[in-house]
Amino acid sequence: MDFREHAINRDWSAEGKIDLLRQMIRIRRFEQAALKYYNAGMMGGFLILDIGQESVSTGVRSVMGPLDHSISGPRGMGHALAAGMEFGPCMAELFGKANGCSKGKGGMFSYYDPGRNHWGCHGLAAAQTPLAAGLAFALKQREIPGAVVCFLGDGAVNQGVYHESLNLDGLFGLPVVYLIENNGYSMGTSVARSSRFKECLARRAEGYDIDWDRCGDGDLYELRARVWTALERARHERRPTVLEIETYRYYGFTVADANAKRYRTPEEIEERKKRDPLAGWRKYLHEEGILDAAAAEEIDLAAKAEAEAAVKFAEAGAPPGIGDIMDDVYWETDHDTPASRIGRHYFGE
Ligand SMILES: Cc1ncc(C[n+]2csc(CCOP(=O)(O)OP(=O)(O)O)c2C)c(N)n1
Ligand SMILES: [Mg+2]
Repeated sequence: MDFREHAINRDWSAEGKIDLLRQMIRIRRFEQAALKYYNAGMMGGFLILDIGQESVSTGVRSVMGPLDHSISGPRGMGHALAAGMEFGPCMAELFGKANGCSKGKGGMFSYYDPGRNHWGCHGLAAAQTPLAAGLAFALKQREIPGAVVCFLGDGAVNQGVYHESLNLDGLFGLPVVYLIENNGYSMGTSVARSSRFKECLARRAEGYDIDWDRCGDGDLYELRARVWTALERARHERRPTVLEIETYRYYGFTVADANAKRYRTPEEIEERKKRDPLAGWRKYLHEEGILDAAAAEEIDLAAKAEAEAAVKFAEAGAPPGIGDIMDDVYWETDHDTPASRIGRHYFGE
């Protein structure tokens, strides 16, 4: 099938195609700036980069509508930025500053923006999968239009809670798309070493009577068409889908991954970089006469400037005050409830 002729792509405007490239470049430039300042010792904790995987976050977002929701796992900066979160507060969060999107108390795992229907990064592998089922259940139960996209990695599919979620999704018919970003590795463990079904992770959905599909991250028309089909199934038929997208990360599991060079060869990374989806899309737009080299360069310069401005914003911020340390952690504390006063947050008063 020629995916350019698919309903979602047929009338896709030149501006829309250019914007997809812009979003990919923006995310890459943001993360490269974060890497630079992480290496310079300006931030603590983890830094988990999407570099190499940007066509997934941006391609998926390009077919999501204002009523759709997203939620992601540890590798979620790209999803949050694609959802529209602003560079300045996101960078400041990495720097641990009070002008960060979570007031500098959470770092990259707390990119969360309910106003944009983005329900955050979640550090525990697969922790987002039952939350996505809960979001989808709420949509269905309250008859709210829209669908939920839940991003997860190839490592998360082996967590029990993901399977519990799939069972409920299938049983209740929930409007959710589990989008597996299969980048071949879970920390330093390859899919071949961790999965019985090495060739296809999405196929496990059959065990729950759930539709599944898969594609690569290089053909943006195909990716959009497959995501759209899954979203429409969720929106209108209120049925789940598991969609696997093969992709690749160029950096280690985190930036501080001491084993980064042990489980894959530099040649493997270089080989894959030759098929970089961002570079491929830029080349395609050029060849089609949609965007010339000078205009592409302008987009790149603007993204670099935006990332540097975000760093300035972050540097100018103050660290959270010691007096605020308990704020915005527990609802009970913020509202000074009796449960908070006796320190029993979970089990009533
Ligand atoms: C329950 C749990 N076990 C272990 C970890 C440590 N951990 C963080 S991410 C990760 C692997 C994630 O691999 P994958 O799902 O493929 O995502 P990717 O990093 O490739 O994006 C592990 C084991 C964790 N966060 N949570
Ligand atoms: Mg992985």
